[in-house]
Amino acid sequence: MTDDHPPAAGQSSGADARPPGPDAGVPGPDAEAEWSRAVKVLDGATEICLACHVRPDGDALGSMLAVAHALRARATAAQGGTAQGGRAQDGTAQGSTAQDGTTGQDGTTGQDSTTGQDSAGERPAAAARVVASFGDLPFEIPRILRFLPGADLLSPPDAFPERPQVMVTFDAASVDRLGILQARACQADELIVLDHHASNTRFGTVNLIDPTAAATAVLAFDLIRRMGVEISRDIALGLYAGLVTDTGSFKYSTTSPQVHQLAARLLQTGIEPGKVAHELWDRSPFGFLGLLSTVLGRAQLEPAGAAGHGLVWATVTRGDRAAHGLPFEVAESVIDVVRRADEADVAVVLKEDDDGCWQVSARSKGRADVGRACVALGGGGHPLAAGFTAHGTAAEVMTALREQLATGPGGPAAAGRPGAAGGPGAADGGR
Ligand SMILES: [Mn+2]
Repeated sequence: MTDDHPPAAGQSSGADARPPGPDAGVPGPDAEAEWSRAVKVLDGATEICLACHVRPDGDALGSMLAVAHALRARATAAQGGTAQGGRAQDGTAQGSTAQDGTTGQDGTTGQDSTTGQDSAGERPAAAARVVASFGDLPFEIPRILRFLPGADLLSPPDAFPERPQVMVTFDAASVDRLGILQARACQADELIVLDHHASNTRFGTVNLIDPTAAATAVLAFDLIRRMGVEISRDIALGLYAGLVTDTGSFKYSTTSPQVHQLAARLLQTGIEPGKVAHELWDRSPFGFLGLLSTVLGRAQLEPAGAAGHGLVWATVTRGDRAAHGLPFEVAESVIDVVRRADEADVAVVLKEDDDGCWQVSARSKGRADVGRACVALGGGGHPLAAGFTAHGTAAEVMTALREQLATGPGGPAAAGRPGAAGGPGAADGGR
């Protein structure tokens, strides 16, 4: 799926050490205060604008749609419609825990959320108007995400007010990741940033950032619970899509007991995991087979690359796609094949987009820190999964990347790391 920098994707946890600093995100003494502020801001809003990062992946779009469904359910309830949170189909009155199968202590674990959601009933739910979008033009929902319910909740980015009263961003590590909605974010009176990228620049007025979260969907779940909205099937589907996307179907090292507990909680709503997996991972146009053949046939192995840990890389050009009539997004899954090469710790795929820019995906099996290298090149991500955008020839891009990968921590890339205060990060929206 889309842009790879699924920060979390594949990343580990252990070695890549979360920056424990003061701006390390939600966990910490200020976390509760930030969550409370977020809920308060949402409660008081009459219009709430949601935006996820450009070329959304399952986590970005799934998390946003889940929150959009939740806000709509809450608005319906506020207008005297069905029970809050329910939204007709899953009906029930909300606020009181138990009803969503899991009886309160639903798995989601230690990350707070769980408990407090009962206060919701007494809170005056706002009947806020909701606008949800992402900053791509043309505005197109990625094909593999069209199975997610809620297309009717989405609008093209120009439907966004120039100056949103309240705006919430999903899975965007820096404001430029919002594409043409970046200016709106800068104008917003309140900007709630929901994200799990370690490289997040904390560009909101309320920053709900937890680099230890496996997906933004984990944080979206928390937010929805805190709003007191019951987890409906539609909400669960969006969150589940985010969870499986960013954990690589529960393969990556971010797959914690909490992740499985949340998955269990979501499955209790009746969503079908097999169907989700099929939509996300198991289908392509026939032409994809031909594309793979061409692209993999050109893959290069550099055993001495990445400081001796081995580098394998491939390119997917516009021409390759055109030859098989394929859109850009089909190139996203190529990295998952290229990374299989045992001889290389680092796998890289350069994907040429329709504008002729290279969207570069990088993965590490644990020895190299591709996040550091990609941040140095203007992108972002995590130690084991990252990306950046580049111009020039593929050879030039690889030369720059090789240089970053050739050294360990403290090498040239270190100079480009974002500072604690939220440095430059993804200058050109790469990751
Ligand atoms: Mn994510």
